[in-house]
Amino acid sequence: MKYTFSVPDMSCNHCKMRIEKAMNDSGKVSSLNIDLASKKVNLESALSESELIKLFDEAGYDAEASS
Ligand SMILES: [Cu+2]
Repeated sequence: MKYTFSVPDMSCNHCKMRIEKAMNDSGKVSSLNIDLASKKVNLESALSESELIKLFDEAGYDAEASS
């Protein structure tokens, strides 16, 4: 599944790196693309939307599915 999430509190490269690490550490996310300017994260994963939102949450960020 391809997803786009909106992550409003992602404001700098540090945020970006934290999210990258969380997604990479899960081993279940590919095609990760994080755009700081729009605060959007595109990715592909077999995980469900809620499982992915939990990963964001564990990294310290609220995320919601977006288009
Ligand atoms: Cu930051």
